Amino acid sequence: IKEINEQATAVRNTLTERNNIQKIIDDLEDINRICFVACGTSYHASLTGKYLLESLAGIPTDVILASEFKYSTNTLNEHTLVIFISQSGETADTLKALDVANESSQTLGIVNVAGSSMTRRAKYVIQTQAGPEIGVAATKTYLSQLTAIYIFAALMGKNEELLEKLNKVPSYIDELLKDADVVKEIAKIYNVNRDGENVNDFFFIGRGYSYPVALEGALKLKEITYIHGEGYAAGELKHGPLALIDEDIPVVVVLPPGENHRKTMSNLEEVKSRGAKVLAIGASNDKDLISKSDDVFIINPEVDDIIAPLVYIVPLQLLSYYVAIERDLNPDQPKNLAKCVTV
Ligand code: F1P
Repeated sequence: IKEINEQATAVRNTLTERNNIQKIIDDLEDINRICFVACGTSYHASLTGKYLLESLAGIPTDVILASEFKYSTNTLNEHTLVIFISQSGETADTLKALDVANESSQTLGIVNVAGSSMTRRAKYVIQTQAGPEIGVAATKTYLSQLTAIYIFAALMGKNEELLEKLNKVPSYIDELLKDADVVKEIAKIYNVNRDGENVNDFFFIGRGYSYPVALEGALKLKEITYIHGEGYAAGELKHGPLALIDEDIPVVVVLPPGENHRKTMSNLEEVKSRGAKVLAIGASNDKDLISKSDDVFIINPEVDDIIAPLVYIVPLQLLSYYVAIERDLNPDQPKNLAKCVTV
């Protein structure tokens, strides 16, 4: 919880990297493709990076799981920038992929631990400024990775407006954290089903920029509560998984205002009509969302769709934290998960 509460500071400190990031961009030569490589939470930050870079800078961008990197046909060349994201800078799969990419491409590591292997092996390095992270499940390093990626994409796309918006994110997070007790109460409700038995499955859905948020919310739940959390693209539910939705499955809907709102609302209505209990994360003036969900965590003040991943993830982290507490689990020491996976 300490690390969740330090997230505004992690973002604020990482925003100071802007000039260093600009220098890296000025030094890059003829990039026509970007490829992110990462594991776990860092992979989810990478997915957001793909949306940002393609829409803001128009650069085709792939995202590859580090553990799958060796199975993909290596089509990298000197015009490819391969971006490695890792909080520890020591994850074995990510480092192996970095060594391969270094042979053909320009490489950039976005890494939190100073002096780690990645900082020594990548050609360029962006140091995120989250400070030491002791908790095994990544929280504040995720937000600082996202911050670095947002700055990188905004500078690549010369988007001053987004850079301005980023400066407001720390205050949004601090504001939201004042309502942590609301999530604590929500966690008590969603921990059990209508018969008072422990819930075994959750769905998290989102669309566009909110899709990686849904994936990360589900991963946090799996990591620290051992509940099956399924993160899904809202528009993909109709291709099968809707069959799993019933009154015993809570569905967390990540629904900021913006152009995707109407479509995700219809997904919310679909799961509701199958009896699911719906917890929505949304804006205070979103009357439709508030009236159609069972519970809503309100993000106030309202934030744009594009900035939403930096804010909407926080209640999901808190949800997992408080569900773990409800179940008498230690959220800092999840079983079978190491802070750094070096094999
Ligand atoms: C990747 C990661 C983390 C996860 C856990 C195990 O680490 O999957 O996202 O929370 O700590 O490792 P990293 O490459 O970002 O250090």
